[in-house]
Amino acid sequence: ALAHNLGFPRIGRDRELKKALEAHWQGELDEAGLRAVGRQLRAAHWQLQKDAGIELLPVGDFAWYDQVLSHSLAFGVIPARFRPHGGKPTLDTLFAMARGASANPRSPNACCGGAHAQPASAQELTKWFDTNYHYLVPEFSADQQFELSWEQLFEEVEEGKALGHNLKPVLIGPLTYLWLGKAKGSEFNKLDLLERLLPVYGEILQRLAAQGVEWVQIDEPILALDLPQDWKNAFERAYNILQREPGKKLIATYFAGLEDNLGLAAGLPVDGLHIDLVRAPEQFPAILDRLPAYKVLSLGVVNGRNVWRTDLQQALEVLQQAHERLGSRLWLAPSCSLLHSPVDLGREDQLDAELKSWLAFAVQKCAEVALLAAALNDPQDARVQTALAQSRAVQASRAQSPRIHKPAVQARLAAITPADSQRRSPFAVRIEQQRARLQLPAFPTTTIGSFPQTSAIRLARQAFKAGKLSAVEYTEAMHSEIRHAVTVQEQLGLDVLVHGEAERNDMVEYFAEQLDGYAFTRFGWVQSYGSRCVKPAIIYGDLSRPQPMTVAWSSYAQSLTDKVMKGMLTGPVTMLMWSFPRDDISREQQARQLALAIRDEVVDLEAAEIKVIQIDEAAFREGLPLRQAQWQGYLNWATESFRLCASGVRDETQIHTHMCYSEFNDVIESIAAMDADVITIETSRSDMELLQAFEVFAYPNEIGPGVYDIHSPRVPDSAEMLRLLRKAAQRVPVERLWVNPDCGLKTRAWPETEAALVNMVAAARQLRAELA
Ligand code: THG
Ligand code: ZN
Repeated sequence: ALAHNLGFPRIGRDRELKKALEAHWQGELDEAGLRAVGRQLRAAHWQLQKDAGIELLPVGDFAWYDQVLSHSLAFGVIPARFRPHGGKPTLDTLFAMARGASANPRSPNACCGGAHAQPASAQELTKWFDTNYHYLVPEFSADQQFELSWEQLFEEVEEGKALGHNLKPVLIGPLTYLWLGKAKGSEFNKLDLLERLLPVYGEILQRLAAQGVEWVQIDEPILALDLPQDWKNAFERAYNILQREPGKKLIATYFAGLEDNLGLAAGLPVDGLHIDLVRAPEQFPAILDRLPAYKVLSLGVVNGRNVWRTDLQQALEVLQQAHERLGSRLWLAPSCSLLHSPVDLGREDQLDAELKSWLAFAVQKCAEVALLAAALNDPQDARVQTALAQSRAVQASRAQSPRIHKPAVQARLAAITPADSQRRSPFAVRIEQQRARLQLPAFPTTTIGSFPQTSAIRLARQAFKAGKLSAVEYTEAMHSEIRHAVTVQEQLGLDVLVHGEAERNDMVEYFAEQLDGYAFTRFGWVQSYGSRCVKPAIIYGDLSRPQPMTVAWSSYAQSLTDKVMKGMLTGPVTMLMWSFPRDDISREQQARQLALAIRDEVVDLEAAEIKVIQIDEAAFREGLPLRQAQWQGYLNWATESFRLCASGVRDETQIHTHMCYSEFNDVIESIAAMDADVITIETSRSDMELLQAFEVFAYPNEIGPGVYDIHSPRVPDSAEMLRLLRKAAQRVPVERLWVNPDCGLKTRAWPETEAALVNMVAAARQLRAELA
């Protein structure tokens, strides 16, 4: 069997690419310097993979910002507002498409006589399938022309050849590329563009063949989605045409099983197929019966999406059967590109040895793939025997470790009854008690939770973490921030206040750090978009809350004011989605454990006289599985986890939730089933259009549709917010309408925050006056 890789993280083990990009954007590193960093990273990453035993190395997995954007440049899919005048796009074109372009102050409108007076807005970012990676959405026009416009891939092939590597270029396939884009300007079927796009693929394949490339990997992950019939048909049409082009083609699928597309994928006239056996192990051995005898089968048996070491013994049991059937036609790889893994576990110097022995990052995953290949090719090899013994020891240690398996948590889980996920009374009863207790005006005003994270706040947190600030000094620094936030909110005349979350770094990490069962890395960064990364915490064991996490901050904040202070928590689904989960128990069980841990906090907040508690579920929508058949199963446990978390309180305690993003149509019934008393959502950018979902379904509880977009420093005036509120009032009964911004304010500065909130409160008061 041959060991290959579908893609390696490009960010660098010390986030070198992130740092170089940001320095370049700041004007501190010139283009030559940036290109040198890219070249060094590619060379280092090829060498790491080769040293780990990977025989066929990916090229084309490096991108300056995003691999989909690289393809848009390659095909000349460059919207008019970015199109360079004459000549080819440059790195500046690429960054303008990714980040937006400010109008050039030195030569305004010089390029085309006026059309560029407005800064060109960046292309839209969207989640890459069900990952936390975000790509730039290609924009297609009905008359879209495609033209090979970007030489990066060919240059990188030359670069790798010069280093003596055996390379496999990686392309996003034509159907997946079209699927990911958006029709702009007019409504049309993106599939109508296929015939025009394919010749550029042909040109690329010819150029690669001329460079001496043998295999090309063509990623078509949409084969793991529910595809309309015309898209299925288009697959056959496209690959029948591409079949004539030179080079061997491996179609790569990942993130889910092929299911109804299995026969289609196996039968396409190409030379190989990669499938994800981590997400969809049931595809084996079914695939063997459908695979033509000439084809290579690549099996993704090492998880590219999580951080756990592979159970090599278990993997080998499957692989041995494949090896017998396929011989040298069997290839091995991670399940998907390692873009979604942190880079190198070797870098972690502060993880304890036992925990570290359970983990594998990208470099280690490559070694696992190589080892599995060696185990098939040369089972008696001493190195193989040692590694298998080690792998068995790791599995045994995880299976039995008292750090992982906590009888108290399991007993509590087993004792959950349906009543635990039910508030005591229905909403109609609760809301009356809450209104009597809270005494809020009509159209109550609030914010989503965070206030500006100033550099003073960040410095204080860092100093405390580094031991340079004592606990007493740190607490006082945070109290002073809370006092400031409360004073500002009282002066603004907001109705339900928040403490501002100065003490929090990230809404997931902050809680994870205080729960038992979570571990943290120092360098486990994963690219989220462009230069931005996340460092997800790792759930390694049964989860519990040893002590209150937020009560002291919220109580202090409440002690400063007679207004209602809202407690702020992150919900179980979001905690789970933005962490690396365990692979030894289900996500559902982990969500329940998180729900119980956070429920304890909810109950403690209530006992501390906090009357309103918000439990954010920013990632609820993004947890939806790729295949619709699995949606309901997910929605059931996700909804139940939230309810379990929120239902420990008395009727008069008001539970809020918040969701960012704006596609609710698919999940509106589940959102209603969460039974939060109030939900705040993002709506301003869609001009309240998304409230249609809440209208069609007749959402029963209270709603705060965001009346201004916090993602921009622009301060909308009161009339603009009033217009949005009036629009919302046509769809939501006025007695159930709240007034709030779209999302948390931590990325904003104080001046624009105060200015916008003054206008927001004025808009609410105007509506109240009209109502009275
Ligand atoms: N928290 C967590 N996960 C998330 C988000 C979050 N995943 C999805 C979504 N939000 C991703 N969005 C972002 C937005 C900003 C950044 C990363 C992902 C970001 N990161 C800093 C950077 O790369 O410079 C990290 C710096 C640091 O923490 O030191 O800006 O909100 N858990
Ligand atoms: Zn939000």
